[in-house]
Amino acid sequence: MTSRLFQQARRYIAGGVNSPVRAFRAVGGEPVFIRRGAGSRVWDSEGREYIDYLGSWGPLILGHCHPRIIAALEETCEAGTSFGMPTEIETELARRVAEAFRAVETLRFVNSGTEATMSALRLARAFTGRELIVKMAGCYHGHADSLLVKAGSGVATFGIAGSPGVPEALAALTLTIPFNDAGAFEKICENKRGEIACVILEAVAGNMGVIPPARGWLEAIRELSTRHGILFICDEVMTGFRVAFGGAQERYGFTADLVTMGKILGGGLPVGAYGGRSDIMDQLAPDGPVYQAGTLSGNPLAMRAGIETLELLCSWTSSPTASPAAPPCASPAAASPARPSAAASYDRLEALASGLEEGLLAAAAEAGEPVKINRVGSMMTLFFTRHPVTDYDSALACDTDRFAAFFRGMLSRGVFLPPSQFEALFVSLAHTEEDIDRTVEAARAILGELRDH
Ligand code: KE4
Repeated sequence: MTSRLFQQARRYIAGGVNSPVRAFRAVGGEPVFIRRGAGSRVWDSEGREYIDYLGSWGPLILGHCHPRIIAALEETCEAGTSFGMPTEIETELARRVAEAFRAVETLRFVNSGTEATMSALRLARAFTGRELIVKMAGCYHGHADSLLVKAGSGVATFGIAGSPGVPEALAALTLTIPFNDAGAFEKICENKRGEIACVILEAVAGNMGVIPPARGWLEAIRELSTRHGILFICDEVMTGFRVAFGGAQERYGFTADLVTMGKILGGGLPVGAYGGRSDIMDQLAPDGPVYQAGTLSGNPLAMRAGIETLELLCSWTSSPTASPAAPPCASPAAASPARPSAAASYDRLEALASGLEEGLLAAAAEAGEPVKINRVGSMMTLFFTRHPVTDYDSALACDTDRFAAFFRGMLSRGVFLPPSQFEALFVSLAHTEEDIDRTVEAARAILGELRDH
């Protein structure tokens, strides 16, 4: 029976949702309508409470409604919500991003991760004068036409449209190779010498479930890109400020040519950004010929929520309101008493997330349920499979029906996981040891029920 809320939603909104994955198609049933959140919890329209590991698909690393962020938004609103002209706080957030990401000399704010990657592709094609782009099978970079492609057949792995409406002629300019396969990239660099504008990847995949980079893979992509004059675009929309304050580039020690960001950067408000070497970014209008624009780009509310979020990540303490206003974060290496690092935040996230990983693995072992967990910092995925998950093919081999049953069981016990085997769950600084214990307890019960049925 379709609930009244979903029926009403479907009357006015295509599919009843404003983003497909929210429709619960991968897990069955109807989407839960959320009415409010606070800290690590959300409540649905029936008043049911859940421990939230969706975190709005990644942005809410501080949990819902952090008092400092709410206060900052209230204060910003009183001065106005949007002016369509430069404001000082845009510069302030840009400065903090450039401090956190060595690759970013200058950047441009946009309103979503899709806008960020779409714009970065255009810029890379303009800067290199080349048309081909390379992406990894299973990586998702938003819904721009050139990135909605799937691996075609044959060695060249020419893209074929991944969605109706994407012109085949455009899809053919996107080459798709396996994630974690440096040899495939080396081969395509040779076969398409001088034709590839950029390679774009998630250094830690989060959109086929979480898959960490294989040892040496990122270094090989970096070296081959440099050798062949290909721009290396690291899509840090999900990993930025998630797997380290300086994202995957800090965690794995490499520097991309362009970086795309979103999610945490906006503290829960719509934001995206793309940035990199100034000689590349200077090609953007109005200084250069490459056009990109946006009515609400850099809007004060998202900028202020972003500044507060980054500041709180640099000054996290166990009592949320106690964090004093802190100067911008330094990287752990450059930290000093005057320039706090975000180390305490990421140590806390690591402690909570590793506890969750260990608990879930123990619960699965007790139930005799073969699972694998891939985790990088506070993002992880529980895969229903006996085999390691290292690329798209091994992710697709997982038992999605088993995941769906687990998801529904956990939901019934007040634990909100992402509604797809191919997504990441996120631990926030608002989660507690008690949340983790309750989650593991629920998993133990559900996995036991799955075993007995
Ligand atoms: P948005 O356009 O959704 O802000 O960002 C697109 C994007 C780009 N790059 C990466 C690595 C991303 O993970 C995303 C968006 N992530 C999905 C969750 N897997 C957003 C959730 C949704 O589509 O509703």
